[in-house]
Amino acid sequence: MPLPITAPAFRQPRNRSEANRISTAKGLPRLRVHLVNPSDNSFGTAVITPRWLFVLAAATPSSVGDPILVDESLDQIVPESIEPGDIVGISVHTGNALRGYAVGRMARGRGAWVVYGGIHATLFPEEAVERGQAHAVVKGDGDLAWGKVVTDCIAGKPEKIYEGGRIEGGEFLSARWDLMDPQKYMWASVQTIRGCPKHCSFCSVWRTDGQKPRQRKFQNVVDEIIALRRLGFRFIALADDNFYPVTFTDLRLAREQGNTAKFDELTAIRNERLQLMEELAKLPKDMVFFTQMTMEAGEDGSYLDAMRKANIKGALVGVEAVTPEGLKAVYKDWNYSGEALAKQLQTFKQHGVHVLGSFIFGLPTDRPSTFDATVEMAIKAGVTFAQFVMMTPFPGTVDFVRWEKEQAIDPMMVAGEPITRYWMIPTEVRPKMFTPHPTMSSDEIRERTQKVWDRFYTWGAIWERSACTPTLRARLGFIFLSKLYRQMYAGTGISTDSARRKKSKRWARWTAHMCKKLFQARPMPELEGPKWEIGLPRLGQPAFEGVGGHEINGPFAVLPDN
Ligand code: B12
Ligand code: SF4
Repeated sequence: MPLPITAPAFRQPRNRSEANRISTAKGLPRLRVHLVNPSDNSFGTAVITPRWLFVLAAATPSSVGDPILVDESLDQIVPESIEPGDIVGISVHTGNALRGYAVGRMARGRGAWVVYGGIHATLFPEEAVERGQAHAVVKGDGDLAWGKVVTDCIAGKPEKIYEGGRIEGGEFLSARWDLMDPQKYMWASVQTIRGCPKHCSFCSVWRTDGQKPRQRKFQNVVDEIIALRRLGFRFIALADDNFYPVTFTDLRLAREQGNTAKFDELTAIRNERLQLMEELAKLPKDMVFFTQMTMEAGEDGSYLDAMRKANIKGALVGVEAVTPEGLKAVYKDWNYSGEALAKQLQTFKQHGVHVLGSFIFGLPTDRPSTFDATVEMAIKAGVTFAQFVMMTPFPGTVDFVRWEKEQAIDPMMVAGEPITRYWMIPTEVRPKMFTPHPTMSSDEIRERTQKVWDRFYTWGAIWERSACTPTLRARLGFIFLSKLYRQMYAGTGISTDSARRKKSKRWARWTAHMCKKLFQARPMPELEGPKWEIGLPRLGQPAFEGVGGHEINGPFAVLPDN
């Protein structure tokens, strides 16, 4: 349902007492906090829970009650659910910024306080104010900042910008899974670590989340997972930037430099990872975890073995390119190429960890022959799943900065927007690729990428790969998941022709429905968790009860000026 972007006629009260008078007179309910995960594509079911939604729910002061959670990848927001004086928190990454701004404008039009957060808002807070009519923007982590924002909105004095910063791993909040509808998701997501020490040119993680790994207390991670298993989730994505934050090279360099403090720090991080995995290994055997990490882990058999024992059955590994030139172009020349690459990825499988290989097409070094060479390498290296993405200059990356500089002199415009703000271009006219390639057209790259997907995900190839599963049910799950993965990408990304997109959306819906059934497990409400020696914040316990003793129980606080 399209959103009304214009505001309904509503006279805004000027202050808190007027608001209270009006609300009492009208018998309006007290203010509510809404958290919205924007999306243009609603499938009714989603593959992975958007973790931020449930973390910010935990950060919401208990005095305002439980927030209303809206995940638009399930169903679109109903504008009428927003009342004047409500607080609406919206998360935007670059891909959903346009939709997020439309939701924000609608909410502001209905007299709500509008607050943005997430990676895109962190990088472009002014844009969220101008295009999304934000009252406030939180830059960085929301765990601690959100409570203050809510209290400030209620007091009628939100600041324009809140510096959420990069909080320590021990401060990360556990998610409010009690507010989730378990029927709607296939996989839940739990974060164990944030930040990545690398600096790949196409990635913004090291810039926004920092290069210092911030590790959560493993006890909190385990408690959350137990809560999820009780609800019937046995598939869990570990939503980490890099699950292998300390490599042998890092340790060797620290030792060679005689940097004992660094060496000890790195060793402690590594040991805590191993400790976490030891605890995961004690959980019910039907649990399946999946994470993301660099291929360097192939050097460390004991780490991979610990992963297998912990039921971390797979990892997304950024292969990116299969040639040394390609890797150099993305500042990832520490990755392997050629035969060494195939061997490195096979090592994962030998240790019982499946690889979802992630490859990028459209690098300046790519040639027509690169496409076949890449899919052949993916097959040779024995990756269980693969994704083939087209080069996209995401804000906050080295690639983006370079491109923005190139475009500064004579910027290309599409639908009245400079191409370097491509996320503001309506999707129907938004180009599929942004940075020109030295030898191939965008269409050629897109078509060749599409063929690579088709080749990797033929029924025959999937059937062959599915032989790695232990039971017929698991094999069926594998086949459905492979098809779902392929269809979801074709529907929202590389496919330009709308008939194909429509068909693939229908397919994705049906496959998602089938997958959900296969992923569901019997809830285990009786499951006992470990008794930790140290006192830790309980799951779902709000971290923040209000700032400066504000009374936030009244039926209405101060309403925002439109
Ligand atoms: C796990 C993950 C995935 C998973 C799961 C996604 C999901 N459903 O949750 C999968 C593998 C499916 C995935 C897919 C993709 N991802 Co991804 N993903 C991540 C990852 C590693 C962690 C996200 C996470 O759950 N973090 C944990 C939560 C708690 O943290 P958070 O979301 O940052 O939220 C905190 C703050 O940002 C803030 N906050 C967030 N929202 C709000 C809102 C308000 C109101 C406030 C106050 C605060 C606030 O508070 C939160 C708590 O501190 C991030 C990397 C990262 N470090 O963010 C990339 C990341 C978000 N993904 C990225 C990308 C590019 C993608 C893909 C496009 C990849 C691709 N080429 O296909 C797809 C797009 C999927 C989609 N349509 O959304 C980019 C986004 C870049 C950008 N500028 O937008 C990131 C940053 C990684 C990167 N390499 O740069 N992803
Ligand atoms: S792409 Fe992966 S390895 Fe490279 S900086 Fe980003 S998170 Fe780290």
